Amino acid sequence: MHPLDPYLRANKLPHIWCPGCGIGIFLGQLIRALKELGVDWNRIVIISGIGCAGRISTYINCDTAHVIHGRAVPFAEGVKLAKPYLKVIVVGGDGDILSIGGNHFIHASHRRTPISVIMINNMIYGMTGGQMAPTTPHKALTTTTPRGNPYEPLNSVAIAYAAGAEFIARWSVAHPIQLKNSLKKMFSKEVFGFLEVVSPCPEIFGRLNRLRDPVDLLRTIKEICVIKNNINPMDATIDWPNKIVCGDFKVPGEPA
Ligand SMILES: Cc1ncc(C[n+]2csc(CCOP(=O)(O)OP(=O)(O)O)c2C)c(N)n1
Ligand code: SF4
Repeated sequence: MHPLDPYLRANKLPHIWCPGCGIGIFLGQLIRALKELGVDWNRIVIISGIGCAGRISTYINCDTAHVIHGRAVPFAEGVKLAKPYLKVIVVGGDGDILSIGGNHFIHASHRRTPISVIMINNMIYGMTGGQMAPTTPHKALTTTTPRGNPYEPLNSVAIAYAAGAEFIARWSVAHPIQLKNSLKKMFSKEVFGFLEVVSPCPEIFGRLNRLRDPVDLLRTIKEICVIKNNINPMDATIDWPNKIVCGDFKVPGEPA
């Protein structure tokens, strides 16, 4: 038996994720972070929308809601308003949180509803076969940008900062220890927290962008990540395949 087995819904396995996908690494670190913090498992609610990342609410064995695409954040705000003593966590893909859900993300950051929002950024729409996301890098190939994405990607941590989020971080699944520690830091605060997790999608993003091998894709993510804790999130560049700035960033009211 694996030590994390009690925290997973065995009757929902096998999972849908492709071999080499980063979402499973994230799920392991999410469970470890909650366990290590000692949060009462009966007071955790995990809410997700639709997408590969959104399937986390199917597999984790706590109170969950798998809601419609893009609406996980307002659903979570409702849960938190009704039962403020719960630890309410949203997990979604970059499409779910920043595209169809972008409006909700901005306003929840602005209202500072004390929930934690985690965006798994695989730089593409994975579940639906590889359409361009707002986080898709400039020039990257997707099924809807076969000649390369003409747009620069949105920088989610800069948006969270501009809107008013009170905890802001970016890590990748190639940094599992820092990722777990950042999750613990965010969960220990009763503030609107936002954590972006860069995660490899070898099956869709990698295949379309000549990084089909999961190890090569994960290694590339690790190599281009530069850790800069305590910087202003506005300076946290995300520029695939050159540089991705990771860290627990500085937000107003926090000492450097
Ligand atoms: C209202 C609505 N519009 C569109 C869809 C189709 N759809 C399902 S998942 C998805 C995007 C998935 O991308 P992302 O949120 O980045 O998650 P990933 O699968 O990459 O983890 C879309 C457009 C839907 N299910 N509901
Ligand atoms: S399509 Fe991409 S994000 Fe979705 S499960 Fe497969 S590798 Fe992961």
